[in-house]
Amino acid sequence: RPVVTRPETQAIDMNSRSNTLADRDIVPSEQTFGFLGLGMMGSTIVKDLIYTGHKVVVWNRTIDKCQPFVEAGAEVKDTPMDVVEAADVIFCCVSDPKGAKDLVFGNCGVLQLKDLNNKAYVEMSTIDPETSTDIGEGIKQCNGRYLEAQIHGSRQEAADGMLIILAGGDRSVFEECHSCFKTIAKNTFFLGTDVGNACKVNLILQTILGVSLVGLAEALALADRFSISLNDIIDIFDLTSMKSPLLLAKGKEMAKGDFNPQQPLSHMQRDLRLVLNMAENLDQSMPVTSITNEVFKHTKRLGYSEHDSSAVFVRSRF
Ligand code: NA7
Repeated sequence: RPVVTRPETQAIDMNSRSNTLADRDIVPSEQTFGFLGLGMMGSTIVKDLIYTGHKVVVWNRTIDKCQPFVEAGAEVKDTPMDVVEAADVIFCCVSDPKGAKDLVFGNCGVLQLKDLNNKAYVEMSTIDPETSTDIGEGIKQCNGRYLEAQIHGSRQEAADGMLIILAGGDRSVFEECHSCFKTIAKNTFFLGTDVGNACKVNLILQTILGVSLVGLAEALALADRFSISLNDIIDIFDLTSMKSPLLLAKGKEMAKGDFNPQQPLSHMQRDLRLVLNMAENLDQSMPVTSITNEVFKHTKRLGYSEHDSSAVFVRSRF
């Protein structure tokens, strides 16, 4: 069993800029945007929103992470409820469905305000359709408007403003977020007013990703057993019609053993778990996804939760 060290947490660099932002001709909305959750994704997004001139109010459970944003001009609040009071549109971007629900229904959460006065709540955390429906209903019952805006892409794609946004719910909120979405995404889709659809599409895309990564890891591990150079395999793969930018990048990471988290392995496994729960409710058989989930779960147990999903290669080599 290899000695596992935690990947280094990279401090947010407030001075680095996405090359694409200057070309996008972004006219910032005059509304005030609240942001709950300054993890790797959240902080990257907020940095770009501030850079493109948006007025931002932030909160994070670990308060220290707010400091660089204060210096960059954002206002910090003590609770999610305080952010909602101060903002017109509130984004949430936390780890999982439980965290997303806590911020809405929990102590000092969004709904403690009782009357949201037509404010908009935008859920960016990766969640399942049921959680999104519950959050949406809670927000609407308190006179708020709800949009699920699932973000598809890696941390680097977030930093480059190259995410894909899959949105569903209140169309007016979608339009009010236009300048924010234009800042962080290369494409934005409105998938209809039915809450839950965008979550389903996001999780379906994650299924393709998870299964592909395990296939890639197993194939490269077999090459390694034959002492065939992984770089040679990747070079040849690059010439085939199977190549994809993502699989090439992940293959190179596997060959180098560089698992700096672009999409943490724990997030990949969380997504597969959500997919399998969805499938369970429909009696939909997903044997390959089930095994893929087991492979990621085992890799987590080996200590690779916080590494990139490509660390699944380590398990395949045993
Ligand atoms: P990170 O970097 O792991 O950050 C997770 C964030 O979620 C971070 O701000 C956490 O606060 C916050 N968090 C987690 N659980 C909770 C609860 N229960 N209450 C409040 N805040 C919480 O993830 P990413 O930024 O890469 O990804 C975020 C989402 O975007 C995720 O759903 C992706 O799929 C898409 P902390 O700093 O630990 O106090």
